[in-house]
Amino acid sequence: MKTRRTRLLTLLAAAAAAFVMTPARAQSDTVKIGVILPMTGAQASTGRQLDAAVKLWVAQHGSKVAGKTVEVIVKDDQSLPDQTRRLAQELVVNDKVVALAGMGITPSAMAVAPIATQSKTPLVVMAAATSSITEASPFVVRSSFTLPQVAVAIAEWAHKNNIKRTVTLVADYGPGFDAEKYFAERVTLNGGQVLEKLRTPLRAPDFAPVLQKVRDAKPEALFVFLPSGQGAAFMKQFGERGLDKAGVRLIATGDVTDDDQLADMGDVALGVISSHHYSADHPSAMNKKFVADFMAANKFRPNFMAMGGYDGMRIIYKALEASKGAGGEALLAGMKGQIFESPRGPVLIDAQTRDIVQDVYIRKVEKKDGQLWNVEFDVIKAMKDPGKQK
Ligand code: VNL
Repeated sequence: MKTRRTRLLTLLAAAAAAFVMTPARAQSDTVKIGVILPMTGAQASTGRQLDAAVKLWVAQHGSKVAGKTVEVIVKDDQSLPDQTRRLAQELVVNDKVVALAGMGITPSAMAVAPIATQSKTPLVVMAAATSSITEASPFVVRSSFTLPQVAVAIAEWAHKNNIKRTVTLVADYGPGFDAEKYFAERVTLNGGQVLEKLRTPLRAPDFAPVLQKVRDAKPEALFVFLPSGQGAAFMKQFGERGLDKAGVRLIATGDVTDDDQLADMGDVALGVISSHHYSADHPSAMNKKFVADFMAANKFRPNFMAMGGYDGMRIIYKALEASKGAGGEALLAGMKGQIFESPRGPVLIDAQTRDIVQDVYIRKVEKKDGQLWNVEFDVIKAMKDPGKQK
């Protein structure tokens, strides 16, 4: 009798333990990553690239990290910063994500930075590229690039190629201000001139009036930064208004000769020199495999946004291994100082600045097998963000 009772009690206790344990264990066995992207709206091409890259990473590396199941939650903010903020809040409070990621444009990253700080949630910025974003929160880590990195690189190229008289044209917000400032500073330092500084709005830009001003100023070169997605429309106008034939050389950040749109640009893009951290044409074995896998899954070419998304996932996965699935400070610590070979080339997450140190390439648009590519021909190795060196 007693034995039966004991046995029954033991069973009940076990059942009770199971009842209590199940939800708790289910929770700690899953780690969630909240990725906020502009899947619709003005920056939808950026969202599409990033989403495809995040999915490719998971398809290649699986959903198990440090014995836990990774669940990636993708949310569409339409590149509206108020939406980004609201979605980040929900992901932290309701879904209890261990990391936030994505951030298609600078205003989105800036809107989420305070939430990262308050909740101690690492925020992996995969796209936005204004230098100061990493200073907006000690929990920001960047897998994309910075505009000062690429603007200084192309200004150096212009100097080496004896281009003295320039005009700048940038999108009228954070990354554009960085591009304009760091390009002009380096040009001036090297004894060149910026004759005019032109800007176009982030939303629905009209390039006709600014291109007329460029024509009137008659520079040797026009330097352009526009966010991903605007390059094809700009190139069309540049060609239609005959600026190439008027002898104005176009130089740009790689956002303009974007791999996502390069095929639609036509021959006006041929010969354009740009600086960037990633070209789908980067000739490493690792990149060839990345591009082949990406194209097999998506039927479109990966651009630099995809690269930021893919490496951002790498940074999160490796940090989760180091923290054994824990979030907060432990996860952040696992992100700082990562050094790895990426399809773009060697990269380092600077432990002090949490920004990315990487090779910046000078490329020329060339036709190979009937298709346009950004062909790398020069490099500045291991470039830190010049925006942090003041
Ligand atoms: C930003 C920078 C966005 C570079 C971009 O494309 C870009 C940004 C949407 O920081 O907002 O190519």
